[in-house]
Amino acid sequence: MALLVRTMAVLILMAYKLQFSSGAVYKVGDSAGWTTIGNFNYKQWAATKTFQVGDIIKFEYSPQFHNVMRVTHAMYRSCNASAPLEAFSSGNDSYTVKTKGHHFFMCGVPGHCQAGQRVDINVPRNSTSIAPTPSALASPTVPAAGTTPAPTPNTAAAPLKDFKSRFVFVGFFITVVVVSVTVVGFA
Ligand SMILES: *[C@@H]1O[C@H](CO)[C@@H](O)[C@H](O)[C@H]1NC(C)=O
Ligand SMILES: *[C@@H]1O[C@H](CO)[C@@H](O)[C@H](O)[C@H]1NC(C)=O
Ligand SMILES: *[C@@H]1O[C@H](CO)[C@@H](O)[C@H](O)[C@H]1NC(C)=O
Ligand SMILES: [Cu+2]
Repeated sequence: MALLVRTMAVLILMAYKLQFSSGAVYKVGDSAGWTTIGNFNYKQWAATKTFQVGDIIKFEYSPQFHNVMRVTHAMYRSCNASAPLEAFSSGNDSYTVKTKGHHFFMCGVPGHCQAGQRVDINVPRNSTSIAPTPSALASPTVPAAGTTPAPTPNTAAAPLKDFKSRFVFVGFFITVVVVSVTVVGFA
């Protein structure tokens, strides 16, 4: 009986780990980070990524020199920082992508956006992401924007992004539920 309970606890822990690593973590600018130095091409950086709902976008920078503002398309185009939708300034900011479509970010320090410090995180509306399904199944609590994710290496999260592994995860979760119900039945 005790062994069963322990096995169950381990399985549930594993399910949680899988759930929280289901979104990929992208550090904007990779090793360059969020900066005006070196004319980093954030447009090109974003173009090489396939963003999905559930992904975490990290901005790392010195808060003395930069910030992060989520803005509308019009504000992004004109580098207008007067009325951001959201503002971040810790220097170590995480934004969880919760919807499909464009997510526009710029640095609000005068001149920086014009110098190229802006990025468009786009999840195509026709993308076939089933990202929210396993999370919704596993737990009603989805990580909120601003919460710090578990320190998961980028590479570890990536393989889970494909449809097949998510399917395996759902199957695994159902197994956990069945085992739990069985244990409760014995108790
Ligand atoms: C910036 O955006 C604000 C709010 O939308 C607007 O009132 C203002 O006129 C804009 N400034 C410029 C320079 O476009
Ligand atoms: C940013 O925050 C994460 C999570 O709290 C932490 O693991 C990481 O070391 C921080 N990075 C920097 C550059 O402070
Ligand atoms: C989404 O639409 C774009 C342009 O309409 C197309 O190039 C792309 O292949 C489509 N992607 C998917 C996954 O259907
Ligand atoms: Cu800046």
